[in-house]
Amino acid sequence: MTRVFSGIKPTGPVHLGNLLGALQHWVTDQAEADSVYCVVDLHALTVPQDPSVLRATTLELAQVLLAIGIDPDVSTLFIQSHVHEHAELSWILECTAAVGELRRMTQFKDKSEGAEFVSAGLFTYPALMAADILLYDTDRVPVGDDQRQHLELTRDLAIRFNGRYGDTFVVPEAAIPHVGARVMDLQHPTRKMSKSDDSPQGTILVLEDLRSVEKKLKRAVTDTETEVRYDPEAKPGVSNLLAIQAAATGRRPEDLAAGYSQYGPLKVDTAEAVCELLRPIQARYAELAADPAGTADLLAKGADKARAVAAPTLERARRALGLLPH
Ligand code: ATP
Ligand code: LTN
Repeated sequence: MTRVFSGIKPTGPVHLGNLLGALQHWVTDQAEADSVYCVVDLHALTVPQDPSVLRATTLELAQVLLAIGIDPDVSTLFIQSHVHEHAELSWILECTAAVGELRRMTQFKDKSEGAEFVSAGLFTYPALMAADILLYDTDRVPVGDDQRQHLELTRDLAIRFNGRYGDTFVVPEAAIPHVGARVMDLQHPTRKMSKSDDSPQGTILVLEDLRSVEKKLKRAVTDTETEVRYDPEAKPGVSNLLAIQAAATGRRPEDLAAGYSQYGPLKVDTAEAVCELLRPIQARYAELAADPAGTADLLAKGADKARAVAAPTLERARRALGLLPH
């Protein structure tokens, strides 16, 4: 059976980009693949975090994943730091990666530029991500478009390691959706919607009040023309709305565009489609939020299931490297 693995950072509230670009595919993948999903809290530490905020955000994120339909009886859902094999394989892969290839990572460049403090972990972050993926003999990694480069590096590291020490890791493939892979900020449609950027009017949160969701979509920046056309280069704002509506309803943005001659109705329908998508998620989240102990229990079981797969893979890598068995 195909193995799917993906991760999400507890760096802030989940937004529509996360949902349309990655999370909704996590849910559909469960039906046909052996799926492993992880809240990557160690990755969040690459930038300074307030401990009590990190704790709350991690639990909330796990509950959002359950609320969108990740079924812990079907998939493996766990917290990265609960399975120490991630940190250990990460070190091994840091020693497999070259400084030059890590320096080329655009996410590192974007996040380090202008930052007051740049941690060494922010630089070696892709080795930890590769460890996440390779520990589970992963075939397919559903992610948004921004993770393409990290996936290429993961493949390169797996191939390099296998070449040097013999077949140890499965070489994974990225699974990037055709629509919704890059949801843009509603106020700055040339930059991606992000958890940690400060753009409240441009970001739609999965747990946001639906009246506010509607307002933000109706105030989304478009352009000074009137034609509704899917052309992300020339018309980023309008194309973003079309892509959002398409990803929320399972249609094609080009087909949707043909049905509009004005921006107003496009915004109204997009707001309606997004609210339809979020309403049941919010209702389920409210139930889960009332039972944090139940969630903690599920996550502990998830970590046990994850460890059972991760430990033998790490052992294989240790032996291949010549680390003395213990
Ligand atoms: P941060 O802003 O802290 O870097 P983020 O919002 O980019 O966080 P992640 O936890 O890094 O979110 O990503 C979780 C998943 O969501 C990844 O698969 C990522 O590719 C996807 N994703 C993130 N932002 C978007 C977006 N704007 N459009 C589509 N997919 C996205
Ligand atoms: N780097 C990713 C988050 C992430 C991830 C992973 C995604 C960490 N480990 C493993 C897929 C598989 C990000 O910044 N969105």
